[in-house]
Amino acid sequence: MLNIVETIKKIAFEIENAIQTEDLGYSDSENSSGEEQLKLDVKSDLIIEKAFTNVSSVKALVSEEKKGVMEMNPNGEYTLCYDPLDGSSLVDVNLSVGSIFGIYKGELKGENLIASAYIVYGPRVEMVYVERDMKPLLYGGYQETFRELGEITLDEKGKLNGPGGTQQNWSKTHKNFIDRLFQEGYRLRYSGGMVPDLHQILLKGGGLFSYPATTDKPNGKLRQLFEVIPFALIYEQAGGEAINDKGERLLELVPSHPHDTSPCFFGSKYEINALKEAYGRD
Ligand code: P6P
Repeated sequence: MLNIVETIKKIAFEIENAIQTEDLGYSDSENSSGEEQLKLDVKSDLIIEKAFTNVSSVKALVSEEKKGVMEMNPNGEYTLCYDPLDGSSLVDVNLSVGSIFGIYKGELKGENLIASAYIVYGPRVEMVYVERDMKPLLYGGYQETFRELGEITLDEKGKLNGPGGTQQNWSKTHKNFIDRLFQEGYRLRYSGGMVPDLHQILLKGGGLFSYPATTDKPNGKLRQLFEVIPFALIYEQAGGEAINDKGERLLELVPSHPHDTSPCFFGSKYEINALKEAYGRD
């Protein structure tokens, strides 16, 4: 596992360099979800694939940018599911973006996630890493190395509200719930980048990030294996909760396809309990 974490740290600075130096234009290809790929998406994906080729503990890779499972080392124990550059369309307006990694052992489902990590490419490169029996650890990037900055803990109740998805396509229940939080004085914090948006709520003590089922995306937009489940472990280990629109833990999801999505809610206990009540799932 140590090798995997060290490789993620190396990847972080290679992708940061790519963000600073590579062409921000679109490639002439699409990812497996039919989304146009930026040249940076392709480059970041290649950086990660190359970096893990020689890590003997990695059995396979599943990338948001590729269709299937990429076999690596037959004797490896772990499968890495990752989004190489989440929110990449924000790079050309100079907003923060990130890479997300889920480390699985066995069948690709929530209960087999054993660790997760994400990198934030912002004013500074930062990394968060978690395993099942620990608090998430925050690392700050300085001159191509990371320094551990401490554990992350969510307050029981926060102040920030990150409501995803197109509002006109929200259900009435969801709209009423989001409006209620704002009436309670929550502050809007939403950039359209899952990594910086969830990172901010984690580091500012809590609140709620939501990407619900919508009329245009009835199964939500965010991918289970390499976005939703990895962040669910981080939020639960930080003392918060992470559920879907049925009130089920996201760490209990069992995707039937590597690119399956799920409605998802991440937050402090107060906000998640209030959401369960609003959705009739308490
Ligand atoms: P919307 C970026 O495209 C992304 O996949 C996540 O990073 C982000 O949370 C979400 O989509 C934003 O989606 O529909 O709110 O713009």
